[in-house]
This record gives sequence, structure tokens and C-alpha cells, in this order.
Amino acid sequence: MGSFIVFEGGEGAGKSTQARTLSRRLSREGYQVVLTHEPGGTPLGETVRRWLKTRRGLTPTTELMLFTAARAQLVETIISPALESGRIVICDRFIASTVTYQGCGRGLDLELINRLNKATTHNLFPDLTVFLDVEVETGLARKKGRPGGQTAERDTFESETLEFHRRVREGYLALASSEPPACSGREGWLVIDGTLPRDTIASRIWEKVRQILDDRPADAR
Ligand code: Z5A
Repeated sequence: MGSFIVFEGGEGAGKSTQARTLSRRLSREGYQVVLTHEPGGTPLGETVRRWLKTRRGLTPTTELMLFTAARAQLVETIISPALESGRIVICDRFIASTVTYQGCGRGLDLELINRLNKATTHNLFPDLTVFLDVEVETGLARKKGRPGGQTAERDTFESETLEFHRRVREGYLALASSEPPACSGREGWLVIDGTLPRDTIASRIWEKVRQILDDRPADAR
């Protein structure tokens, strides 16, 4: 069985940057890595992603079902087979995103979300969830600062209120500090201040991931 590492955080927290950096580092060290993201990572998932980010007027429940459908397809066709063949899977967002965005952000029933999360993943939890924490305003400003960010049309989530994004952040902080850890498996959550320099963040993540990989039984390395 491989290892499953998930990156979580609000908009512009630096998840994609760090997921790519970790993937490159692991590949250089000789590990077989699958880097993927949610929503997306499969043809169905990419179609759902476009819908979710651009179509206005989806009801919160419809939104929840679409994220969930995309996840079911990703887990069954990409993530689980890769883990079974011993690869390291890095995923940019996973089940905690549904708890924080659809649960804390949209106000949908958390019990329903947890049941759907379990059903669509067949109880698969990340070995480690890295949470990059930044103030909402910082993350949103970073997205505007990206090339084309000033002129690009804001997507469904970027158009949400600051209050929405604050509830999401509070949701992450609560999940990451809960005992036993919620939405994550054996290694729980690694919380990192996302305003630190990129290299410092990458080193902290690497230190933790290397320790997890070193602790794996010899036949899993
Ligand atoms: N969503 C949901 O509601 N429910 C679910 O179940 C799931 C998702 C799975 C996906 O959009 C949306 O779906 C997401 C939640 C929702 N919307 N929101 N919010 P997405 O994939 O397009 O958006 P995202 O996941 O939020 O990613 P992002 O906005 O692109 O941000 P990021 O990946 O965290 O950040 P980044 O691209 O790596 O970096 C952003 C910028 O900051 C970039 O210019 C970097 O160069 C810069 N950066 C990165 N690190 C640093 C540091 N350390 N210092 C300074 N600047 C930095």
C-alpha cells in the first residue's frame, strides 16, 4: 500500500505550489508519484470542475452531489489503484474541502456530508493532511496578483463573501485541531503558516513526509 498525502486550505493558500514541489521532490528521490486534484483528475471530474466553477445558480445540495460524484470517480479509478500499486498519491483538496466549503461555508448538514464522504471514498482517509493556513484576505489578494488575475472573471467561489471564506477557514482550524483528527488518518494534520516563504514551507512538509516514508514497513518502501 502506498501513501496518501492531501493539501488543504482556502483560496490562494499555496496548495498547488506545494503539491507540485513535493511531487517533484519525491520523484527526484525515486518514488513513484501520482499528483492529482479535486474537483478533477478524471474526464468526468474536469467536466464537473468547469460546471462548479462557472455555472451560477446551482443549489448547495446540487453542488455537494457534484463534488461527491467527481470524488467517487477519482477515488475508484485513480487514487485507490495507485495506492494499491504502492505509489504515493498527492491530492490537492479532498474530503475536508467538502466539510469546510459545503458544510461550514454553505451550511449543509455535516452528518450528511460525513456519510457521503465515507461512502464515496470507501472510508479512505489521507495518511497526512497538510493545511496551509492564510488569512482570507491574503489568499484572495494572491489570486488577484497572479498573471491575468486582475482581469479574470471571478469564479463561483472567488465571488463568495469574505464571511463565507472566514467560515471555511474556521472550519479548517476546527478540523485540524480536533482529537482524534477529523478527515485524516494516522498522521493527522500538519498545520503550516502559509505566509512563510515557499522554501520554508516546502522544507517543513518534506521533513514530515520523509519521516512518514521512513517509518513505513520495509516491504512498503
Ligand atoms: N471545493 C468545494 O467547495 N468542495 C469540495 O469538496 C472541493 C472543492 C474538493 C476549487 O477551485 C474550488 O472548489 C475551491 C473549493 C471548492 N474554491 N475555492 N476556494 P480551485 O482548485 O481553482 O481553487 P483552489 O483549490 O482554492 O486553488 P487556488 O485558489 O489556485 O489556490 P492554491 O492552490 O492554494 O494556491 P497556489 O495556486 O499554489 O498559489 C496562489 C498564488 O500565491 C500564486 O500566485 C503563488 O505563486 C502564490 N504563492 C504560493 N505560495 C506562496 C507563499 N508561500 N508566499 C507568497 N505567495 C505564494
